[in-house]
Amino acid sequence: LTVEEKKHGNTDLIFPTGIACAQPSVSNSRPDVSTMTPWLAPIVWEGTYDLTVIDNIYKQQNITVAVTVFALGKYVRFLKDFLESAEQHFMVGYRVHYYLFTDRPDEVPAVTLGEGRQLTVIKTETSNRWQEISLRRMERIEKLIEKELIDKADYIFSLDVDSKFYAHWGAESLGDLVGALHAWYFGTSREQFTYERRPESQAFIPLQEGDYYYIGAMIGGRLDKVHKLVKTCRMQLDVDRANHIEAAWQEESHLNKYFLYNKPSKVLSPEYLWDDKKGKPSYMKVVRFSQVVKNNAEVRPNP
Ligand code: U5P
Repeated sequence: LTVEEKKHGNTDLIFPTGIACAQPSVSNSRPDVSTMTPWLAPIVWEGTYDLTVIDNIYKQQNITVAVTVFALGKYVRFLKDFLESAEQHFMVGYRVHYYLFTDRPDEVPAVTLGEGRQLTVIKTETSNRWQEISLRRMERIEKLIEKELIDKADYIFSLDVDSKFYAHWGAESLGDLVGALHAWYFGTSREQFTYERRPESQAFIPLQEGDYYYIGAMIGGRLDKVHKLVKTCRMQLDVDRANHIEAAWQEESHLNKYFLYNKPSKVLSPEYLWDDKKGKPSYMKVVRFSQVVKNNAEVRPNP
């Protein structure tokens, strides 16, 4: 079976009998922010979901969540905080399998993992260009899904390693195809989004189009949907490469193009990918995961 043909687990939202939960409110619990896209996909904010309801649905599905993380070159230094904080906050109570791509397997820290959680290290060649490292992620995730994950995971998240969890990130984030809003472009007009604007690139988006600016540091969803995403982006990246053009923000540009024409079924608010450099506006009731402040010139292989 190909990834596309394979049906992964149960997508029915079955709720067990005899569980008492709060009655849903009929008014909007977060009038300060938009909680729905124009195509009626939920935008997940603190206060918009009942975790008891969600966990009762997903716990009985016995799902496995794969997480891909890249730590090439000096980025291995971010692994300890990333993994330790993920163990505290990310999908706690669910089976989680981290797939860690690194050129420095000897420097992977020993982090105690909770029950049902495991880590696989995949030795990976690095590059002397950070842009190239970023560009190759789609291809590596595509191959991992095809070769490894087809029978092993139901959902997959790809996350940046130079980040840390600070609060709960759980099953409310699960969906067919999941994107996250970029903290710095939340609330700005689409003309200001740093989409690729050159028509020669496959990532091109005209000025009058675009819903949101999604962050490249997070991709999620069911295995088959994410496989289609990474495969499509990888093919578009190949075309660009053959045409000697590199999109403005590498794979993030291609991801934004993909999400414009393949709408995500769930959108994570910037709570799910904040930036430690950014102050906290009132709409941010919680920071769940945030990019750590780093010295790019020191940690990246090239300027
Ligand atoms: N990355 C590396 N090593 C590098 C540059 C980037 O592993 O030298 C990976 C990390 O997973 C990082 C992601 O979180 O690419 C995005 O890089 P950056 O834009 O955060 O620097």
